[in-house]
Amino acid sequence: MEQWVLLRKGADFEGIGKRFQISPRLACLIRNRDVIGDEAIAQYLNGTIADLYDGMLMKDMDKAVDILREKIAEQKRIRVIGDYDIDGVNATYILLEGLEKLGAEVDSDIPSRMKDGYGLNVELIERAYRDGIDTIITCDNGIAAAGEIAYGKRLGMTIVVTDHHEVPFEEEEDGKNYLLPLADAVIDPKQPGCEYPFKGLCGAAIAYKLVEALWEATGGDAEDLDYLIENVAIATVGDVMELENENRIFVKEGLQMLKRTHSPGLRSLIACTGVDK
Ligand SMILES: [Mn+2]
Repeated sequence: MEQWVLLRKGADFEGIGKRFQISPRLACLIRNRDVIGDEAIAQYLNGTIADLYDGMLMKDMDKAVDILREKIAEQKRIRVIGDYDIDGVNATYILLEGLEKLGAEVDSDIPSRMKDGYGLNVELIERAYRDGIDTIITCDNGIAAAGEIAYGKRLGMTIVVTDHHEVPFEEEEDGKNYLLPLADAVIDPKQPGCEYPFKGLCGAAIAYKLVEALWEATGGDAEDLDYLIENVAIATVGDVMELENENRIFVKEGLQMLKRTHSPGLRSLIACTGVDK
C-alpha cells in the first residue's frame, strides 16, 4: 500500500493564512516550494505583469537593442534562427512579430528535426549567407554554437544570440572556462556576469524581453506587446520550466489571454483540440 506523508517545512501557517486569506494548508504548500517571506508570498499569489523585471537588466540587452535599431533603420535583412520545439517555435514567432511591428526586413529559418537536429549548424549559416542575410538572431539556441557563430562572423554577418541554456564550459585547474560564442551580443541569463534576477526563463520569454526592450527603446508602450505573453505561457509550460517567479506570472496572465486570443493559429488549435476556453 502506498503511504502519503505530508511534508511540513516550518513556518507560521496560521499567521500566513490569515494575512493572505488562504488556508493554512495552502500556506504550507507554498512554504514547501521554498517561497519564503511576505513579499515573495504576495508575488507568488498575486503577481501581475507590473511585477515582471526589466529586460534591460540582462547582460548585452542594451547592445542587442542598439544593433537591431540600427539594422532596422538601415533596412538590413535580418533572419531569426529558432528551433523546432514548442519553445523554439514560439520564440521565433515572438521575434518575427515584434521585429515586423518595428518595420524590420525579417524572415525566419528553423532547423529540420530529422535533417539538421537541434540548434545552429553550418548549413543554416551558409543558407543565410547565400540568401543575402546581414544579421542573424538566434532564439532558444546559439549559446553552445561557438564554432558555427565564428563561421558566420568570418562570412561578415552580424549575430545576436538569445538563449536560455547553460553556457558550455571546460573544467580547468583554476575553475570553469566558459566557452561563450563570439557573437555581437549574447543574451542568456545563465551566462556569467548577467545580473538578471531570475535565471529560469524559457527561450520564448527571453525573445519577448528583447522585443519589449526594442519596442520601449523606440518610444513604444510595452503594453502594446502584452498579447505575446500567451505565446510565452505556452512555451514556458511546454518547455517544462519551473512555475515560479516570472514564469508563474507569464502562465497565469497568458492563460487568461488565451481565452480571448486574436491569433488565428491559436484559435484554430483551441477549436480543433476541443479545449474549453
Ligand atoms: Mn527551450
